[in-house]
Amino acid sequence: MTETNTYAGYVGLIGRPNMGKSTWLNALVGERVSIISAKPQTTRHVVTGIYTEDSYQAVFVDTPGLHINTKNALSRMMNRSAQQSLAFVDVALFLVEAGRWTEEDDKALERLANFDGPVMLIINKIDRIKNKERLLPYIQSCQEKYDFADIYPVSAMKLADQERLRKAVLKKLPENSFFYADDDITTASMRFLVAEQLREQLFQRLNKEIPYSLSVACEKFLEEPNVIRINLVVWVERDSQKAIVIGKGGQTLKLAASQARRQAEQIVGKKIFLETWVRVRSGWADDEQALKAFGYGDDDNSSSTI
Ligand SMILES: Nc1nc2c(ncn2[C@@H]2O[C@H](COP(=O)(O)OP(=O)(O)OP(=O)(O)O)[C@@H](O)[C@H]2O)c(=O)[nH]1
Ligand SMILES: [Mg+2]
Repeated sequence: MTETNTYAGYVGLIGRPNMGKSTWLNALVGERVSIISAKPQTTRHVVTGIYTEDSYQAVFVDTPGLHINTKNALSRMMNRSAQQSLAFVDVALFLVEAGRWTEEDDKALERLANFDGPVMLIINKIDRIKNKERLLPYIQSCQEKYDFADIYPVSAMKLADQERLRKAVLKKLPENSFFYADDDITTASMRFLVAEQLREQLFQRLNKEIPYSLSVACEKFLEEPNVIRINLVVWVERDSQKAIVIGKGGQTLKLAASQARRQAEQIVGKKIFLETWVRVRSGWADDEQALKAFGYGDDDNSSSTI
């Protein structure tokens, strides 16, 4: 009888905000575990997505994009948890936007200064580059920045690129026993995932400073045989923001909540009865105690696997 070897490891997604890290985490895992928006600084927690195929298991680790402007406690916590998550990563995916390399990219790359595993450069959003001839000199300039193990020009929207990158990542995993069951998709708790669905909807629907002034906390999660009863509280910093989040006739919150509920039902595979409130707490993003209560900066979002 021959023994089959198994390969398993942690794969970190690193890069400045808005590069498509969360989009890629979801694409590589094939599930909606990390939230996405067109606005920078969407991801606030380290979120894992687990992919298992045959004798391979990759635990993808999404990180908040590096914040250069670390003016409040939330930004500092986000940078810290992104940096800490790198300590146990076996392979790193460093994401940039095709055709652009900014000072912020340099700063994000500095995070990998003490990392000695392979770093794959993901040149994302190539669908936006009309003149493909521009790519070659761009790739050459990237090679001067770091000794990347491989360079992948890709689009997260293209299925063939998703499959190609997934295969390449699996091949880089070290020989290890699996860390999780082969049907686990994340270490995040259902409470966290449900709250994040509402934050995603509000992030996508609201403008200016409001997405950055709000946080969503799960205050009740009661599982009954046929339904899960969930209460979510949206925290904002001012009364004027509360009015905008609720919207005319309650429409903004109502539409965001019903879309969030549908997404959450898909993730948990069960009917959800969702109630939402908006509350004001001035300065929560710079208040370490409030941040702890909202689940930032600790392992609160990783209590169980689903
Ligand atoms: N055209 C195009 N858009 C993409 C691609 N990948 C991601 N996007 C878009 O880029 C935006 C940012 O994506 P996210 O996945 O939220 O980016 P992120 O790096 O996780 O950002 P932070 O969480 O803020 O650090 C979203 O609007 C995505 O739909 C791609 O390959 N092509
Ligand atoms: Mg993200």
